[in-house]
Amino acid sequence: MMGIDEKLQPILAEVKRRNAGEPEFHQAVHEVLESLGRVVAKHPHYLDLALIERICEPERQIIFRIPWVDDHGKVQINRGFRVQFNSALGPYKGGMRFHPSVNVGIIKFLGFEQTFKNALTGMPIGGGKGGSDFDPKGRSDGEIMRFCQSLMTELHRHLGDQTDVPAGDIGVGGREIGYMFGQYKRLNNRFEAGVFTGKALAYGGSRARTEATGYGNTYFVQAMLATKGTSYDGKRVVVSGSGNVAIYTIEKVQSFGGKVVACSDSSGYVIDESGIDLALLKEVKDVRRERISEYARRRGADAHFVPAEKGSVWDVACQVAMPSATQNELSGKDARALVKNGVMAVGEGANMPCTPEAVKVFQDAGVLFAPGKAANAGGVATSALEMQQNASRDSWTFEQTEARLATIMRNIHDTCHATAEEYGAPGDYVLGANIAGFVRVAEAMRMLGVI
Ligand code: NDP
Ligand code: 2IT
Repeated sequence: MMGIDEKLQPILAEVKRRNAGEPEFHQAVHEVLESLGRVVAKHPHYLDLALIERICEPERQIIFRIPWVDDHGKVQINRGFRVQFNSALGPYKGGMRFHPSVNVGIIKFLGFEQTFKNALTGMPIGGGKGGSDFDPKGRSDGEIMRFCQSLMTELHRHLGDQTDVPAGDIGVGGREIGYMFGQYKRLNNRFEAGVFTGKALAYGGSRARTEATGYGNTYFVQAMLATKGTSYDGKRVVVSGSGNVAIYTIEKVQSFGGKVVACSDSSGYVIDESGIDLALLKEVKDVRRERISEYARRRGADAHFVPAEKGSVWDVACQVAMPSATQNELSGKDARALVKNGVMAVGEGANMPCTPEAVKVFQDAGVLFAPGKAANAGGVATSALEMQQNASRDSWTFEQTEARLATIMRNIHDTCHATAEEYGAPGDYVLGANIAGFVRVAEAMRMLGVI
């Protein structure tokens, strides 16, 4: 990698000192600062007003206790988080993650990435992220509801449709959003539709929001492939994960003629040479909430399951890889295996799924590489479209909403591409995304004064 400009090194050192023991946050800041050397060389005024230091420091961090009663009458305690990272461009906006690995450093890295991602969409949204170390696996509907209600009993006072607007992420889908929004509505005695996105259509959701992140990543990679005069048609594709982002990535890639031959969850992966059966995958993962091995069992001879201890989904040969599970799921070793097997494009559906070493392997090998803050921005962009519909008490068709999403993804692609060229690194979408996102936030912050 390029390394960090010496003028910016003290900033990273201070971030590490102030946020000790938060490796994911350090990693995310490191990657952005690596790109900013070229910005301050061209525009030294960005070093003034402590703009970069301020962008690395969250505006507000809320940490709270979440007590709830399980189905056996036992009191359980979890920890809740909301990091309100940056509101220069609009109300804080970003998802809630429920996963046992959640801690303040992970939420901070996600909020930091979200700030630049949201800027890249061109929509009026700031950056934030939240969640809990609650593990939803194996919990009943009643337990999920009581947990969501307890979480919102604290969080509601920090939210608002002009203040902070959460949505889903890992472990948080339509069911959880319904319970959180319901409790918010009760506590505030206000039907404030625009305070949450990812809502069901029945109470103010947007068409195409469920599909938006996976579809958006597919559009972004399509635009990258087009710069090389090629498309998905006939290509082998591997998608990791089997949750919201993975499922709708698979759906859209298949509609463009790509053949998705593998997907995964934390227990392992399935390989299906005749192409993933999307209806069966949705039934197993979305409806029944079962493990991915169940897909292979029900699919029969066509598919087989490989447990996580026996190998990685990235061992499966493909031309396009779309990591859509979680951070640091694709290592340098995985990247070398993919390059050896002929991968030509990688689109990050998840946030920071590729380790820094993996990104370097791809870029050195000339693989088209789309960083998550650009490639997976379709989800939050469509959340902003949901906010627009809520504000105007309107509801758009699927076609209209998807057309807006497609245009936004095309614009993000073209902005990243053009910015990389402008800063002397043609084809480097990481640099393009970091610089374009940073400049939008920094310009607004400069105009707003030292606040
Ligand atoms: P879901 O909860 O719907 O699905 C997550 C998937 O990733 C599951 O298959 C899960 O497997 C797998 N996974 C999670 N943690 C791990 C882990 N530690 N190791 C291996 N596999 C894991 O979440 P989403 O699809 O919504 O989110 C996936 C990624 O996309 C996340 O990085 C999220 O931040 C990002 N993202 C999501 C957006 C959205 O709109 N939902 C928008 C932009 C980015 P298992 O069931 O076994 O845990
Ligand atoms: O990481 C993300 O962009 C999301 N989880 C979606 C955020 C949102 O507010 O829709």
